[in-house]
Amino acid sequence: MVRNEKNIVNIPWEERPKDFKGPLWRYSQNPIIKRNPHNNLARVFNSALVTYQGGFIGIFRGEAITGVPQLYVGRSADGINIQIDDNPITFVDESGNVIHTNYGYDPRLIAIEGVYYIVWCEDFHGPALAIAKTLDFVTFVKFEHPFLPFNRNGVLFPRKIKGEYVILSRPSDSGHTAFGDIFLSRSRDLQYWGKHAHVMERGYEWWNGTKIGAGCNPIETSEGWLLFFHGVCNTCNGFVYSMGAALLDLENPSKVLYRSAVYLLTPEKDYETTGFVPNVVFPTSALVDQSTGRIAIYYGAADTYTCLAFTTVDLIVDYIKKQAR
Ligand code: BMA
Repeated sequence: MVRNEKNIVNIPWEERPKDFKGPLWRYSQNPIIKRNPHNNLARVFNSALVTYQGGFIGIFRGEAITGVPQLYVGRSADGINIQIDDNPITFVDESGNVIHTNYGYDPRLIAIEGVYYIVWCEDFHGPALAIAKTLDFVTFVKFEHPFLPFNRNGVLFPRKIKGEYVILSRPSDSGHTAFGDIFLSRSRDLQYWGKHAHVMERGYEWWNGTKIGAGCNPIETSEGWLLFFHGVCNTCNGFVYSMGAALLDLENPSKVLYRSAVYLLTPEKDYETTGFVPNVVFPTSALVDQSTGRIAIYYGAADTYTCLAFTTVDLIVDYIKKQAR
């Protein structure tokens, strides 16, 4: 059973197709953001949404025709039709000074105790994590970098655990990293991080044998923290990104309780196999409805499109346990 989530009566949703038996299914109208969504943007993908003022708001990875990714705010009444701002977010430091960034990508977004936090990857003498907070999606205050380069896929837990903020991350290299495990770190103030722990190694199953990275913010369930992650396989034609899931211990989330040996979603549809980077399914955000346990997962497809997939807490928890290694 899901815990500590809100009721989202208007959560994006579509029933499982009658002829489909899997635990997780794609939205029939994917992709929800197609190429060139407006004049300034060529591709929008690997992005994150939360509920906001009766609708939804998100932080989006947008790539202009320069090919450089930056972060944009987008708004939506239904979580499916999304209007993205014309211009990227301007971040300020805690004194209000504007901070220039060379690029920003793969944002995650979460509300903790009424404050919205964004964690993403940006240039800090190479790819590294950045954290910012906002209350109104107008002013975005950036903190110091939480970790040294190189690191990607920073994902915060939605509440403090034993009085500390907890984040997952994936130490990497400065390029298209060919290795990587998920680690966990703790902080009392979101500035100083420590008590680092190893959470999950890349899998011995081939679909996630090269590297893994946290995807959506963990979802609290009675069975543990439900984590959707990406797993990467290396082939003679490059990396293939799929989605997997695991359950982490509620009190000590560096302990993996169950981890599915199989992927939940792998590039099969044209919009996943063909695009700027072929064969990429990259989950970054999940909405959860407390009353029904419905989950809507946002994922990037082929570094080109934004897509949706659906499941329920009961279906996916049951499946992970049955398919655990
Ligand atoms: C990763 C990240 C993601 C991207 C993926 C596939 O290293 O850069 O943004 O979706 O590669 O290209």
